[in-house]
Amino acid sequence: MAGVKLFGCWYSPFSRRVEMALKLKGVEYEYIEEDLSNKSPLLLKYNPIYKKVPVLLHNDKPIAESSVIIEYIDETWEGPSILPKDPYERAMARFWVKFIDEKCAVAMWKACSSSGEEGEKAKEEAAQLLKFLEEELKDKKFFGGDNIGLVDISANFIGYWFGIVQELKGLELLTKEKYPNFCEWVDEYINNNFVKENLPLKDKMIEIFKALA
Ligand SMILES: N[C@@H](CCC(=O)N[C@@H](CS)C(=O)NCC(=O)O)C(=O)O
Repeated sequence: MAGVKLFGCWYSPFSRRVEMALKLKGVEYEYIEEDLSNKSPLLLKYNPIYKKVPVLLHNDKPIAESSVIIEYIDETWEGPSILPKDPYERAMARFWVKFIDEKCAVAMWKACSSSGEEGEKAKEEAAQLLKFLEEELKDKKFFGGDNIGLVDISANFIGYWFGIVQELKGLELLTKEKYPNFCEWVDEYINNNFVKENLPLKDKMIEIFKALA
């Protein structure tokens, strides 16, 4: 369909979520890379409230916030469903994305970036929160069941980005011993051919993490 543009940033897990959703649906789009230290006037115009990537522009109408964009993509284009069809399952998928974004990823990022007592507290909190995801994956290959769905796409930060930061910082928060189901999901996810093609290269991620630090 004509007129699809994505304002993104290559190392942003949120941008990558949207790219994955577009690619899962087979939507052709123009990608516009943003420099987050010098945001373009167009990004500020299309996302004046948050001023963040990703922003999807469809037929000149902007949509911001990765979860909102992914739901829009799922409802607008044919192709494999990203959200479950069943209303209860859909609600639960939204619940887990909210949990990942507002609780889990926040605590995990804090665990990596704080030190001292604050860092220890964040590690403890992240460890507790990860147990919920571990339990959720008890009998499943993906959060979406047999196929990758909304929650898998949204857990990309924990599955890929966090692993690299953890390695760089020498942390042992997310390990096979403590979270076997979750780590199995990580293996399945990052080695899935479709996902692999849509993740930034590890070496480039290491460079950018070092530069941002
Ligand atoms: N809740 C937003 C988060 C997006 C976000 O944090 N984007 C970051 C890049 S990873 C950004 O644009 N940061 C620029 C800034 O904060 O100034 C979403 O889900 O889209």
